[in-house]
This record gives sequence, C-alpha cells and structure tokens, in this order.
Amino acid sequence: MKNISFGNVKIDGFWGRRTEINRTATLDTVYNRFKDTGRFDAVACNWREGMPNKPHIFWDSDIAKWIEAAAYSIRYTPDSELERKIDETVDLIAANQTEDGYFNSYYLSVEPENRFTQRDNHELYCAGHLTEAAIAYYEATGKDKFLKVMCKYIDLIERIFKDEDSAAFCTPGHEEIELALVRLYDCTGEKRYLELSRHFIEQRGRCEKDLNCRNWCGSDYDQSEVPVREQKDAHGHSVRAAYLYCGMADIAARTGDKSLFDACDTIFDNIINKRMYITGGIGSSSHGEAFADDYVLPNDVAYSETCASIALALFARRMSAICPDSKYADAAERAIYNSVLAGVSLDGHAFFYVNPLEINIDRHNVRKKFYESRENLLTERIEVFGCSCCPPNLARFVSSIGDFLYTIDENTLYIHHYMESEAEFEGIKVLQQTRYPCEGGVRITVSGMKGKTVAVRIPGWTKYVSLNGEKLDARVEKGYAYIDITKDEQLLDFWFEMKARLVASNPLIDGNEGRAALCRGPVVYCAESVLNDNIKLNNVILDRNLSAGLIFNEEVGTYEAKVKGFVDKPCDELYFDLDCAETEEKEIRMLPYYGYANHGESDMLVWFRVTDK
Ligand code: FUB
Ligand code: ZN
Repeated sequence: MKNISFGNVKIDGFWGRRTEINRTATLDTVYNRFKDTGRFDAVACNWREGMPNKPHIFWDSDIAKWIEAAAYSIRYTPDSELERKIDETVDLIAANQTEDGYFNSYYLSVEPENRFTQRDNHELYCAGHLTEAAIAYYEATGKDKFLKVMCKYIDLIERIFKDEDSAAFCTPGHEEIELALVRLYDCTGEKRYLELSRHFIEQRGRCEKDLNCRNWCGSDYDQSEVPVREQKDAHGHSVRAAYLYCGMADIAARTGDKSLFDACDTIFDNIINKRMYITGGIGSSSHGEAFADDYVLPNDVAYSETCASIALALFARRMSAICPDSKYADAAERAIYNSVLAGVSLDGHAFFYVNPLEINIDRHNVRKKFYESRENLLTERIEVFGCSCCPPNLARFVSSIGDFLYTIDENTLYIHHYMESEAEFEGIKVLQQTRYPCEGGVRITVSGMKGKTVAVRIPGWTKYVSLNGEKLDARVEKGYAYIDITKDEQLLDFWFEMKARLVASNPLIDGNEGRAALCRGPVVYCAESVLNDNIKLNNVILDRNLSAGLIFNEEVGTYEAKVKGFVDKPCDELYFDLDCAETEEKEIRMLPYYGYANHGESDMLVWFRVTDK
C-alpha cells in the first residue's frame, strides 16, 4: 500500500489555520532562536575553544528539522527568503563536508579525531535528520546540492558501518537514520540505502561492540538489549524507541517482512493498551525520557515529550499504510489533537517539551526548589530550550500534516483522517468538506474511483455513524467502512456522532481512580484555574450526568465546554469529620487540552473526580 504525500493534499479549515500559523510564526521563531543560540552558525565548523556557543552533539538535527519544515512550507507557499536561509546553510554544510563525505558540526569543530567512537553521541541521528531535510528540500525545489552532500555522507556511513565494520559501534545510539534511509531509498531508488537501513535494524541487539558500549541507562534505554523481533514491549527512551519502530515498519512495508511487522504490532499494542496517556503522550518517565512499566502514567510528573508523541503518530501512520486497522489511525489522531498540538502555543511562537496532564503550581514550586531541572517544570511555553528538539519537530510535523490522510492500493483508497482539504493523485480527486474536529460531519467527494472501493475509518470514539443520511450499512472491517464506488463522482456524506463524553481509565493506572476526563471527538479537555475563578481543580467533582454547553472558541478553533460540577467548600480546620464535608455547585469551563497555558500561569487538570451517580 502506498502513502499519499502531503504534497498532493491542500489543507484548509482547522489545519489550514494551524499550518498558516506554523508558516508565519513558528518557522521564524524557531529560526531566530536557533540563530541566536549559534545553531545555524555551527555548520561553519569554525568554533574553537574559548569561543561562545560551543556546538552541541545534536545541533545539526535541530537545524535539519527546521530546514525540513521550511521546505514543506515552500512546497505550498514559495518563499525566497526561506530558500535563501536554507541555501546559505547548505552551502556551509557542503563547504565543510570532508573529502571522504563526513559531516557533523560538533565533531568537525570540537573533536575531529573522535568521529564514530561514541555510540551515544548522535552522529547517525544527526545524519538521519540531515538526510530527511535534504530530501524535503530537493522535493520542494528540485535543488539537489544538499541531497548530493547527504548521499555522499551516507555512502561513507555505509562503508564504515556495513562494508568495513570499522566504527567503535554497530548501530545508532539514537535511532532515526533507519527511517531516513528508507526515505532516501524512496527518493533515489537506490536499493543500497534500504539495505543499510535493514542492516542497522537487524544488527540492533546482536552486536558485541554495542553491548560493550553501554550508556548510562543500560542497553534497554536504546532498545539494544535483544534483537528487535524479541522486543515485546515499548521501553527505554521513548523518542529513540518510536523512531526505531518507524524504521522497522518502513522496512516491513517495503520488503513484506511479516515477522518485522508482527514485532511492530506487538509493541504498538503494548503502547496503546498500557503505556500511553489519554492525550497520546508516551514516555511517562523523566528519568531517561523513557517509557515506564505498564500502567505507570502519572499525571503531574508526566514527561510525555512532544517529540515522542510526534514519533508515535509517525509510527502509527506507517502501520496504517501496511495494515488497515483503525487502531493505528485512532492512536495517531489521539496524539495529533492532544499531546502534539499542546506542544505549541496557539500563536505558534512558544513550545512545551514536557506535556503533563496536571499542573499544580504549589507542588511545582516544591519540585522546582528541590529536585528537578527547570525545563521539566515549565508552566508556560518558551521559544527555545537548551535541548530544543521539539520546536522544529512540531514545525515539520504541522507543515506536512497532509501526509496522514490517505493510503491507496490497487483497488482501495483508505481515508484515515478528516481535515477540510482537496487532494489529487493518480487520477483520483478527493474533496473533504468538514468542520472536524469541531463537528463529526465529513462530506467526501471522490472522483476517478468508479468500480473501486473507498475505505473510510470510523473513529473509535463515535457511537453512531450515518452515511448519506441513513444509519451506516456497509461492510465494516477493523474499523473501516468499505464503500463501493459506482459513479464517476460520488458523494459520501458521513456523520460520526460527536458527543461530549466522560472517559474513565483502567483501574490499574495509579492516580486516576474514581476520575474521568472530558472528551469530545478526538479532543481531550482540561480545566485551568485561571479560567475558573482560581479554584483548586482537585476540589472539583464533575457531575457524572454530563450535559456540556458548547461554545465556539475562536482562539482554539473548536468548542470550549461548560459542565456542571461541585466544588469542595473551603473550611478553617486542617482536618474534620467526613460528615461535615460540603460542596457547592459550580459551572466549570473546560478548554481543549491543546489550548491550555495560553492565558497565563495556572493550575491545570485533565482527570477529575466525578459524582457517584
Ligand atoms: O537526544 C536527542 C533528542 O533530545 C531526543 O530525541 C529527545 O528526547 C531529547 O533528548
Ligand atoms: Zn523533543
């Protein structure tokens, strides 16, 4: 099955607005902060001891993701200034690439004699991101200078890691290059690149050199303790892990390797059934930015890095393209509308790296004072981080969001996600008219599919679906409704009932007992004290008999909700007899989770106590 690229899909509506904010605000902010902090200048490779802005081992990946984002944007909105910035950077990279093809701004400036000696120093990770950027820029503009630079570098990597096996390690300490190599294969048709990706995936967990080269967290931190097919759950550093799974799925898709697909599927099930927040956040532990054990999903100390949710969505998208089962697109959608979007402010200028499901400023202050680094405990978004992987990742993700909508095989067009959009590919046109995620109605007009089938994903959150005004009566398999197309141009008027609902969590999740989260469609809601008369949110008990007043909120682009709740009455005593506890009724204003922290510092809560009846 083939994935349809965002380049064939013109997005409008909710995502059109987010894409425009991304283009006009996020791209500039990320560029400017990366310029101020020396990230772009580092590629001149002229930093020497004593100078400011010492290059960091993965700065190349930061600028690469920005270039990728800018390239995606240029594809729809030509922008000579963006091209100038990219060309200037590419020229420096090309000028500093060594004779034999190597490029890494940290190593070339700081320790040129040590290249490919430290497995955990991100050289292959940076090479992967630079490769993705080079492909994106080539596909957007036809300019191939960067692509040639990266092919030369990858050829060196192939020689060192595959032909000679002469580096101090065998596989990347931070995965990413695996998926980039598959993209390079797709772009150039060079089978060697696919083979190199497969080589890295097959070597993982098998190579003595890697096992001797243990990092501070042990080899399960970077998914190297056993070969990939023996890994039964998602563990270790969550971004590393999910990028690895993307690479595995890519190889499975290109080679038909069933055992690799099955390994991905087992891990995917472990994530969505046991290790994922309701927001689609993964990697709950700040120690090692890692997956914790099953059901360990604390809310206030959640790590849930933005990049990890992005990586989960990318993994899920790849799985959808191999096997049409709606569990994949459901998970992608959960991440996209919640933990991914929460990573960026509504105005597009500021970012979260960590995405908790509860903020309690008083508790935060205690933790800030005594235990944790400031960046783990932000209550408001900022423009750049010391480790600033998430902002450019968001930028590239939003600007290529159209990648998620469609896959196609000989006879069937699969529609995985709903966004106001027009798409054209392979003689087919698909028009989606929808106010999604505000409303569950999607009018799909398909042309060029007569005699074939359209498979439409039924979102996991809906309880009732109609097609052209009647209750859906079609073959439904693994969450997709299969519709035979009998006309040159056919209208499919889908309606997915989208009601506000209270969602409970598995009782094994510690801390959510007796609590529920308000959701509507794919969107998870939260409340902020700053929008609710500064009440303490853990004093709120939501009425289980939900009736939510929905009001369109222009700023967030969908509805906010007003729901009935009861608030514990304040009292003077520290402790008192339970019989004396009193509550008073209060309307609680809830916003989509992705819209929190846009109105000043505040407590925030997703999981609420609910009344017994
Ligand atoms: O190590 C590179 C990136 O920075 C990772 O993907 C993130 O988790 C952060 O550690
Ligand atoms: Zn990140």
